[in-house]
Amino acid sequence: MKKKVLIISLFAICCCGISSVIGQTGNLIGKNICAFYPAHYDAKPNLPSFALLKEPKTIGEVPKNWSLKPHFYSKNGKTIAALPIAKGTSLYGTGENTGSLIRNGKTITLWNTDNYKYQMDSGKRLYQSHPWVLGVDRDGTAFGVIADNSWKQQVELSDSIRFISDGPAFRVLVIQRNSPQEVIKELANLTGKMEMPPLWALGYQQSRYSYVPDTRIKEIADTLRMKSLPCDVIWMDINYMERFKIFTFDKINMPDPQAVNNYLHQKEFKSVWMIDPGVKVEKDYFVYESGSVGNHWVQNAEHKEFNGTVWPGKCAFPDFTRPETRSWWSALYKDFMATGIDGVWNDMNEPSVFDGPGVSMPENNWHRGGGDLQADVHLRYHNVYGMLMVKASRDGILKVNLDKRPFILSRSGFLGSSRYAATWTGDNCGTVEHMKMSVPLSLNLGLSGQPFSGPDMGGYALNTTSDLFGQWIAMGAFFPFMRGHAEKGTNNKEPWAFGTEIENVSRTALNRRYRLLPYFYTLFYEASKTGMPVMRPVFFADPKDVTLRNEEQTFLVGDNLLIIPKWAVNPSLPKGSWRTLSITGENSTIDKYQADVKVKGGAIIPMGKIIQNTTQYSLDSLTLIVSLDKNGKATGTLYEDAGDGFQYLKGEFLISGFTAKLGGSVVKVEITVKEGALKQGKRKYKVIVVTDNGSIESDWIQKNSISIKMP
Ligand code: MIG
Repeated sequence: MKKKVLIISLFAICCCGISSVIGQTGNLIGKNICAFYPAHYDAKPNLPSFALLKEPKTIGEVPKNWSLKPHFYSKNGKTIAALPIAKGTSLYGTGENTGSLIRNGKTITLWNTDNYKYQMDSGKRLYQSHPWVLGVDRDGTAFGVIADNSWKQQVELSDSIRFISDGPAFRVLVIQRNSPQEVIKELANLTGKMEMPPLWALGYQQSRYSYVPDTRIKEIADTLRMKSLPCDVIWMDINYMERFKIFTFDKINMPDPQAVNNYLHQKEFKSVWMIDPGVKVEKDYFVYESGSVGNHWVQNAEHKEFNGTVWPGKCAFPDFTRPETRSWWSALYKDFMATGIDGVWNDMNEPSVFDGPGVSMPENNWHRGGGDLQADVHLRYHNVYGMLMVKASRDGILKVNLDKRPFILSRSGFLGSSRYAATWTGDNCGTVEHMKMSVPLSLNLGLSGQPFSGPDMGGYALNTTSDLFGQWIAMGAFFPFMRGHAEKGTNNKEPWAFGTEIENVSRTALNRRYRLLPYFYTLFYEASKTGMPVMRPVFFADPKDVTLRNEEQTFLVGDNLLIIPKWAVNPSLPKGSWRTLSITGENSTIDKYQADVKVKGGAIIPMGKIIQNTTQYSLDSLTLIVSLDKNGKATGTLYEDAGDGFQYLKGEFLISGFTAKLGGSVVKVEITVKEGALKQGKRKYKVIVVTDNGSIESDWIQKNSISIKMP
């Protein structure tokens, strides 16, 4: 039974429009987590929640000293929840949006939008919606707020946090914790975690709109291998389809997809292929025919099939709120994946409709729902259209590739959609401004429950200069998702397309990433377990240090690597000892492009070999980078498993712990197995102790205890 306490209920008329205050009730749903409801809360137009994994259970009353309570009111036809915040509070989250890392002073529209070049509304709305704000108080303690509804809304961040919704009154969840990290973990407990991706998805990925005909794909793959530019994935954009009809292959551009996939596999590449939601209205086209027979289309306000224009011309759109539609959609992947496709790219799923209002569907379009979802207007379901789509895509792929981890990249998303798909930040530009902006974009996605993201590296729209590409790939090597992509009609943007210098810059950047894969993979494991982002804001190093709160040029990978792009000007860096690391022999202190990578004092970073793709990934010779803290100690962790499949869920993984300790002039490093049943093969280690004046290196040693003498 919910125990609700009516706190206030009064009506008021304000000078700028009719404003009525709604009462509020609340209860405790977890340790220092409360749910607040507007009086007369109507669950029907709001639940089930799309963000939350399950309905929260009441475990008690709102604690007496609880300060963060929303005020609910309505004004000018909008329903509003407002939470006053203390002066000096730094605000983050709100998902994917342009502008600074820190969100104070911003108003953000949550209405998933195909926002080419981030131009519409000055980028205040992009492809995804996260009704979520992270607050960090002056003293480093933190809180988080979820506005638990999917309706079109705005988040206004000024002297208070205001969620202003076009839908009916909604509930608000508030988390209070001692640090922003703890808040993020709690967000993940509530909204779910990313599952372990296949290892290959952490490698470099090469894309363009589009690599056609099929001979061009082979050319790209061969060139990458010939030039020893490490890469794992080649991407197939819409031109492989026959007249942009999804689940078809063009006879001229792509006569034999199976052969293309075989070729790529033989060269140790994976392939990812695009599928959009729009289905061409065409007689005898099997997707349109079967979709019509199943009555699967979103309807217009008159409850007739809605049609709008996308790439194929006139299209119908699957109504993913219907369980039958999701099953039908899942099943379409069977024959498609059977051609040897490894991953799926779901684009245009805001959904994008070229001739619709705001490049989407009319708000009064009709979704029929089913199961526990109510029938309702598009205004309610727009923001979760893409999330429901990728959920169905994922189910379909899992059914046909039983022993493989699905990889889906989705352009649109909602709070919690990292449960189903990774994401990229859409159609950015090949400009310095957009390169710089990609840092706070991915950081805030990480602070909004999406650890797996990255931009179109090099920039999608416009021609990219060689200098920009060099800067971007040098930095992009440290993003969770690393893919080069480019728009049709722009210059070639493969790593070799800018001449020898940038090709060499690219090779070094890629080698750096591939050597760091053991560290990255361990961080992805952490993200899958706790929800902690892979790429983290610098203020995570010390949430009490207010000078770090808006540092958005540099970033952390995990807790232990600090990335300082070459273009960064006077960044605010965390205190303590951070020592420059040479990963492949490069000297980033004098290099024009390679980002400075610093290891935290107290950390041990596991590093692998330079490989050309993750099929070659092996931990038989592992380098341990040791950076001692002021007490002469350091620790580190390594997670490993088969890199794909689900055996890791049955214990087939291994977590190793590393410790280092300085005694006299000897650093002793110990390696221990901490968890897991995976059998570890023979393994030799090389220890490199990084100090303030250079580094000291051991030989390759096949022992679990290694001593190294300091000069
Ligand atoms: O209207 O499939 O964001 O990455 O290359 C453009 C073509 C459609 C938009 C995606 C972009 C992709 C492009 N798509």
